[in-house]
Amino acid sequence: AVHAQQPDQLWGKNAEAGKSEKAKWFTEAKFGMFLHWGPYAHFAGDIRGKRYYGITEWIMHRDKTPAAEYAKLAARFNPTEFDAEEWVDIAKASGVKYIVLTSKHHDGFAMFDSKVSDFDIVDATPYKKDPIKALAAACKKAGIKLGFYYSQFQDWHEPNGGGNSWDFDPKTKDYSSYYKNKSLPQITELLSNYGELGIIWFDTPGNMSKEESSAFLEKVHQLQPNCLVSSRVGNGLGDFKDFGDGEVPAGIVKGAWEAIFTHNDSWGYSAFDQNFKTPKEMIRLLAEVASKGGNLMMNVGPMGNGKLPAMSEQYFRATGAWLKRNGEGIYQTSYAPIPAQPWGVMTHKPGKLYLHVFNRPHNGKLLVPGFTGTAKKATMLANGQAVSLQQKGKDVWLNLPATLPDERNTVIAIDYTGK
Ligand code: FHN
Repeated sequence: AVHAQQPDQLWGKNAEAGKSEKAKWFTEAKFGMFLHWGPYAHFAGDIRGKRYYGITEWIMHRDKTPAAEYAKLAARFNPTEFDAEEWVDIAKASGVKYIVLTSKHHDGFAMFDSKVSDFDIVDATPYKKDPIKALAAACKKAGIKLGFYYSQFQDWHEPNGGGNSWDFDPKTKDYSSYYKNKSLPQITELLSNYGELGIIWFDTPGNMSKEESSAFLEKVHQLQPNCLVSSRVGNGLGDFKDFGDGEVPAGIVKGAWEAIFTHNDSWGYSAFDQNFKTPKEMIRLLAEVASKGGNLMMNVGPMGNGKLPAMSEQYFRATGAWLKRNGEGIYQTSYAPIPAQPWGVMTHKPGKLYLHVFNRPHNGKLLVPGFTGTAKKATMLANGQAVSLQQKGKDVWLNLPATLPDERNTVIAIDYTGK
């Protein structure tokens, strides 16, 4: 490393998992697309004549919609415009290396053909098709890893599922019968019917015991040994670490991990939320997360008709266009050995330090401090232009041109020798 900075956080045994062969693709991927899609996309923030802003995938809970009534309303969900290949084309153009789709969120509705429950898109809606099947085929064709989100504890549709306390009394719930009769069998379906999966992304473990979390982890590993499990399986288990929603850790974190953000202020589609992160915000966030050693998984909420919101599509594509020119400084990099500077952040590969310049110093003189190697040359990735540099001990000074090719983030690669 250029500078022996002690990582200020370690992700326990997952630091080891991150080094394992099966997590390699994940630690190199850096950018993923999360998709929250279900009947709540059809409601889009409006149910039973009431409007709810934010977290539209929680609308049933916020409205205390009785499970039977929600099921009736969910039967109107009919995403006739859904085109798996179009989603995957957009994902590819956005530069994401993996997609994680909600196969069942807390509302209990399965977005796939389940034999375990009729509360699924094939049996309960006029759509009658399995969109997950189409997505799995499109991802395979495009070489994009596919993962499924699955809410293993919360299920507001089931009398014994976690979370719903307006229809069903938590005191009389038998969670173990819910795990046995619905969630574990549905996990088996997901891992058996859709080819090779990259991730099962569990969420909100609630009051699950360590044994219960283990049963889910083991089920996944037993059916698909290479499939990774998110840390939200609960009780400190999992193959990689997920931070809190919208959270970036303060410093470097070793091992396999992800920062999870959503594109606006809701995970599910909202007809009222236009607060989309701009390409500049996305590009900088991606660089910041990579500079600490992690992946960014950014969520999109597809609409009830099956299309992605136009602003999400546009801003993701713009991020992808930036990655086309600058991806060398993101993909397969690891955390930067030098902490963030006033001008931006850094990522690292053996023999290469990538400077992500967010703010050009006004005099054009950019300092990389604490550099223990020997800097050889500096080049802007976007246009291949050389940048003059001088090294004085552990200080490397760059002399930037008056204008940089990309004011959102200009990446400059420093080739160096030594440690
Ligand atoms: O309750 C969910 C929420 O709806 C959403 O799915 C997020 C995504 O990380 N996870 C839970 C809250 O952390």
